[in-house]
Amino acid sequence: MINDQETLNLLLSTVERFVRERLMPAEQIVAETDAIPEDIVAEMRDIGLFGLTIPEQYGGAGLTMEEEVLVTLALTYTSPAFRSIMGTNNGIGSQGIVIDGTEAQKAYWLPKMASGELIGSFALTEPGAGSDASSVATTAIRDGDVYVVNGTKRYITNAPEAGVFTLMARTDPAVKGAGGVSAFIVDARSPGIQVGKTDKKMGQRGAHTADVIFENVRVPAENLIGDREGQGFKTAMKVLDKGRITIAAVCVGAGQRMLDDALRYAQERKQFGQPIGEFQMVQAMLADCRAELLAARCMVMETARRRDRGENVQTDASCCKLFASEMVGRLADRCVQIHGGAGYISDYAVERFYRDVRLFRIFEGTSQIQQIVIARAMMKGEK
Ligand code: COS
Repeated sequence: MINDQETLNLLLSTVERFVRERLMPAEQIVAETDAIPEDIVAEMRDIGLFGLTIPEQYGGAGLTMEEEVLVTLALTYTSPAFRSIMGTNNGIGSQGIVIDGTEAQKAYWLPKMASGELIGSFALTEPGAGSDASSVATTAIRDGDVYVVNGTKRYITNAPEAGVFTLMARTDPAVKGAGGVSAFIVDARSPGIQVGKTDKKMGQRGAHTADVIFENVRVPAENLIGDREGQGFKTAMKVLDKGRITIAAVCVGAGQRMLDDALRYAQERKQFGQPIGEFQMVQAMLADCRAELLAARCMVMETARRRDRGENVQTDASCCKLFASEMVGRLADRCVQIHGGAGYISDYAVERFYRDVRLFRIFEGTSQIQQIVIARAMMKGEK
């Protein structure tokens, strides 16, 4: 789609209008009910938001990374929970199949995800395997033309809504590290799958995570991603490399919203006889937010463009995720500070965003994992 500026502009203006007219007015109700209204999800399907990154031949929009970043910036000017419901279909829930799946796997599963008929979910994390992702203990043991899966996955985004899981499980228990792990496509209706109760989180109400328990679940051998055992950890890492650029864009979108809210508040709120935005100490906070947002936006755009050109951006994807997620934490803190007492009251969106954005320094690889990825590459002499 990269050359079709007109179609891209139309998509961006549709998303901006949808965010302004439909999503922002529904933020509070989503926070109160911990659910995204069904009519909004249906509109997301109609606009095509579930298939943004899925190739066109499988029913998606086939956006480039740069285009995905632009749409993400527009879409995350509102509560992150709205992006979460379609975020896995565009990211970690579908990309394992897009990147490493066989033609038959792509042809069967991707159109269902692109239309939003199925929600895709990424099942890597376990009670004993978080940052140490290659230590997954869930097993998938070959038995004729099926694999029998046993284990527990934890904090799985969209598990309660999932129609299909990308599951990382150990096909060779004798191989302890990454090499023993394979990736599977698992129909969420398979007998033996149980989704635990929805986690109570610090923020991001409306976006759901839960445990997923697999008990003797029989997965057809043809659902082994790429038809090759032992490649699952690498598939997961490739998915996360891309996801980290997207999450960095999410941080910029949410940051822009908080800053716009804080600026408006600083212009309206009067103390000592004048708007607080006239005070230099408030101005310093506004300026620092703007400068840091610009830095993160530039990093994300540049890295996305380089990925589109086919360059290896593994390390820089981690730089983007590290900088943007830490940046949005600092920005959220300043924006609460600018709001003063109002920033601590849930009537103001900034109170909710402050809690929502805390997750970004943790999921899809903590800041400390990003530092490890970056420094390891440097020590290996990668440019
Ligand atoms: N793309 C492709 N292959 C990759 C890769 C990547 N980005 N990163 C690692 N690999 C490959 C390595 O090349 C290595 O292959 P060989 O065995 O053929 O040499 C294999 O995968 C194992 O890599 P490594 O030894 O670096 O694995 P580690 O166990 O040391 O783990 C970290 C590396 C810590 C970086 C990884 O486990 C990680 O990213 N953890 C965080 C996981 C995460 O983000 N969790 C969030 C939950 S999911 S929402």
